[in-house]
Amino acid sequence: MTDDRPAPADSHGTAWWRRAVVYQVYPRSFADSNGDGIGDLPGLLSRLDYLASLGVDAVWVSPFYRSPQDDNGYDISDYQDVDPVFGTLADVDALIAGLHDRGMKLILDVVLNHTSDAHPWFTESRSSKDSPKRDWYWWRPARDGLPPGSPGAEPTNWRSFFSPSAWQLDEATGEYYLHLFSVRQPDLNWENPEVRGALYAMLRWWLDRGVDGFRMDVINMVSKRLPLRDGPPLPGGDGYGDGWASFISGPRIHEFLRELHAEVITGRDGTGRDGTLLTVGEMPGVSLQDAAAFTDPASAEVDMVFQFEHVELDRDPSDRLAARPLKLTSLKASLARWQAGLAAAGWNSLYFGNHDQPRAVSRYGSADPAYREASAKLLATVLHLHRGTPYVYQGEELGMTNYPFASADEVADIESRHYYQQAVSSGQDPAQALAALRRRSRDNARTPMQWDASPHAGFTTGTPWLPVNPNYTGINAAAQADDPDSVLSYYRRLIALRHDLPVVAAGDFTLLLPGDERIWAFTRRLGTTELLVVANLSDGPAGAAIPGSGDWAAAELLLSNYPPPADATFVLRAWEARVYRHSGRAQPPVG
Ligand code: TEU
Ligand code: CA
Repeated sequence: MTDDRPAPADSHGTAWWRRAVVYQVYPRSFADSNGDGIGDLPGLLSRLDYLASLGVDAVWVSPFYRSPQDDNGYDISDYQDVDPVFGTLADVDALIAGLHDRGMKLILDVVLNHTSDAHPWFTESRSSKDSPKRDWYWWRPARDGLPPGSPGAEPTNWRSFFSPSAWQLDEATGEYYLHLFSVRQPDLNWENPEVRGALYAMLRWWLDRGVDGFRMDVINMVSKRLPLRDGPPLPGGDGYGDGWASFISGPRIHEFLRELHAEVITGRDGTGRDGTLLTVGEMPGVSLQDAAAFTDPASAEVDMVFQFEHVELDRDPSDRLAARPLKLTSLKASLARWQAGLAAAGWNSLYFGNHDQPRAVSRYGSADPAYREASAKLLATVLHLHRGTPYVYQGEELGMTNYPFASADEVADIESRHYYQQAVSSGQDPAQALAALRRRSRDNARTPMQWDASPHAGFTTGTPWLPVNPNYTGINAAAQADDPDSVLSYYRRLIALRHDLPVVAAGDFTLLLPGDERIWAFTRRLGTTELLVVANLSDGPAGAAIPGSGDWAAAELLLSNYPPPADATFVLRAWEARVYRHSGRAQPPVG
């Protein structure tokens, strides 16, 4: 018996997103229709056939709402309208229809932790201490005994992600407001039920319009621990402290997410476990234990979370953009730990890249350009063969790389600019700070999508808002579309494999060779079907001591990024990845 039958109905249900692959579009950088150099919704609409040909099930689109664009749209001034730079509500309707016609779903990116300072809610809130919306945001007087605006007078010592202090003094009333991100992104006060009610109504309005789910920005930061208190001083933090314990997965977070689910999702999500909607919570700093609770279907909070453990392993905790060496053993162990922790209940999302992370192939792949394609395919194989829902970030399916920034002036991202200014003003060598940007800046992921070899990679007829990576003449979608050996064609096969084989979506996961610094190997099992995934993350040949290897070498080779091996050994070529299948096993293999 093979596993061509439907997945067994188990505690994980049969919701579509358990067999799905989601594609992320960063609209500013995807396709520009009108030559202003900024990607837009009509541009995205013109590329839907490309997404359909990849075979993805859903498209998550980063924010396109009205916004001053201080953080490229993650600062929203009207949740129920489209920024003119991206298009109109009619374009969103066309996007919903165009995706649905092609069998794909639309996942909106909603920012519920903060708004723009230009949102009318905030304008009203800041207008006076008596405003009926005063309590919609976090207002606090200066620290006891200190005049507002004097050094150290901020209500707590928290450092913000995008500026020194998380508090901004508002001269009009002499009080400070909280902003965990930029000064233009004030935090909403979720303790106030009117705030939550307004946000839920807005989400329902989008569901009525036909969207199929939500990616919720930093959603585990909405419950703050009261009273707001100083955090432990940060090393080299100029007096700033780490407020993390006051706002990551705070005391009411499960209550708030259950309430959101009950008010927004319940009753619209098909019947029972066969959900038609998808919710994914972006959760920096989330623990495995909390993630299991957030995603257990029994608690009805969110379907899955984006956790950060594996993308923090190569980051120096005291210096957000500085590097620390990454060991393959740590990366494998981290992903395996999450596989095990979410095996019984809950669900994983799987990603190496997004609009906040450097390009996956530049970060985890070979430094040798000769192995760029092989390593892009290898990383995809390893990620997509884990249990969970894989996310593909635009251009990842082409093997797009980091940008060779020659100067800090080429960087537009608010986080990168802040980092660079801080580093240089605190005495760091500018060359070292620039090296950190080249490695880590979010703009590595935000350079325009490389469509073809024409000027500006076919992204725009004007001047792109961020420069196109000079490697676009070689790395682009047109060059890969009809080449069976391209990274793009490989992604199509990988996505089809998940749709065809229930074991890819739902099988159990067992890590092999956890101590090996070059080989990433694991098995997956569902019923009588077993898969072996084995990959060599090094620039030379490497042998893999696979348990029961003789047996596996005789198994069916389902997928590989190299021509089939000449012999039945597990000596893998540089950046080679293989997926084998055994069907009809009566017994678990030894090992
Ligand atoms: O990101 C949340 C977040 O924690 C980021 O600060 C991320 O860790 C960092 O950028 C990595 O270098 C979300 C959005 O994805 C991001 O684009 C927004 O800037 C941020 O929230 C604020 O809305
Ligand atoms: Ca445009």
